[in-house]
Amino acid sequence: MYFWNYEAECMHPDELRALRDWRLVKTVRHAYENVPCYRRKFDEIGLRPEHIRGVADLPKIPFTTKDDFRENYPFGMFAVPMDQVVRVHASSGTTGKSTVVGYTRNDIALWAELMARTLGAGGTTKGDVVQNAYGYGLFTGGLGAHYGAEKIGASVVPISGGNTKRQIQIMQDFGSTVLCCTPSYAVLLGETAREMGVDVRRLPLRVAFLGAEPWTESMRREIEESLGIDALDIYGLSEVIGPGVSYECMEKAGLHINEDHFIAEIIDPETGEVLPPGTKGELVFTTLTKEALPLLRYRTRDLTYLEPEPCKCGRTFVRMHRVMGRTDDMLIVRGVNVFPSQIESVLMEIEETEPHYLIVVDREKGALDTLEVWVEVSPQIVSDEVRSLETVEQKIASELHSALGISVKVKLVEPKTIARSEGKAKRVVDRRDLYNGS
Ligand code: DLL
Repeated sequence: MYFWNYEAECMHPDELRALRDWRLVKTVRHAYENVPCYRRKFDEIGLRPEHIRGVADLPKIPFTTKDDFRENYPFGMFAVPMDQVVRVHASSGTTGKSTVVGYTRNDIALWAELMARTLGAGGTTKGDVVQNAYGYGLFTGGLGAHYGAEKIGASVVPISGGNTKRQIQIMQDFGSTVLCCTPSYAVLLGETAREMGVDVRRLPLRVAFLGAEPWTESMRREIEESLGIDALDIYGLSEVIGPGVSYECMEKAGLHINEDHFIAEIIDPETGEVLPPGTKGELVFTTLTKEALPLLRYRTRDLTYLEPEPCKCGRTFVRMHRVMGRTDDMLIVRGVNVFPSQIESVLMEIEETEPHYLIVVDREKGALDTLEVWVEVSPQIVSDEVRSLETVEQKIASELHSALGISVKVKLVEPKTIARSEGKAKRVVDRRDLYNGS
């Protein structure tokens, strides 16, 4: 039998409502009493925790953003002392400081449960061999999927990302039945297998749980066809818990949100006003049970809409449409979140360059994303024979690599060659077109 928590995932809407009301009251009290940032936000507008009596009162609460994490770096958003924190992960911040998240032992158990639901919705059982090619480390993908698969009792192969030919070899030798990775990596695995003369469609692989970056229905078709599997979309973000926030079932008709642990709202990104179901806007999350890092109305910057109609699968949790865009300029390159402002702050520290740059992101068919940064060099450098351009290029590439965690190709260009703009500078050219066709 595959993992399916009927009691939770198919809970009657009335029961769910009552549970969420009660859990929200508790979370608000916990956040207010233990996180100075929340207390300050409440106090500033004269809001008291006791004014929040249930989900209907949610719009009274101020939003939380990535800036709050930056201002309280590294552990200031935590609501428990560090001796109760058993794990820390991190994701990109908009500039030098990353967004740091923490988990208590109960939070880790919850995360495993939510990832077990996610993998269970695609039919994962303890008989499966799960090839987990999400990166292990500060990124939440690797350990998140790992704990979920272990909770189910499947055999986990913690291969992490990269080493693509070896992935294919292991897939053959170990008879992997479940794959966890980013959708672009699934495409690359398919291409590489073909180059190696391996027909994955003849292997036992059955289903893949793909997320951490935007993808399209046409990518789904391509992956399903080339690997001979079902490809399911899974969504999450570190601040909320990591992967396990929402997940597709075999209906492939939107992602069920784990509503017994998270409240999702859709807001107008300009006005902050809550929008009715079915209207596209920015997704906002409130956590209901997290201990180390309770989140109140966290703005994800992801654009989507909610689909309240019941799903054919029987789960009562509301579904979100696949992510349709971002309200900010965050890029996801090879599964890694990159803010142009991170690149800019690295370039500003380098004396040989001018403050004019262009970020070019591309994806060749069946290959990983490329991130290229074009930078204008200062006029002195062009005439300076001592410092070779190549050395400067290498220096910038290595600084960017250490700031972003992924390799970057740097191309130095002559002064005044990057187009100047009269309004908002266009700093990014993304040729991948990832939110199209969604
Ligand atoms: O990407 C967590 C995750 C790991 C999700 C593995 C799924 C699988 P962060 O690194 O904090 O967390 O990045 C969160 O990634 O706000 C979205 O913009 C984007 N994202 C995550 N999943 C999807 C998806 C992980 N299925 C940010 N579709 C989010 C589109 C996604 N975008």
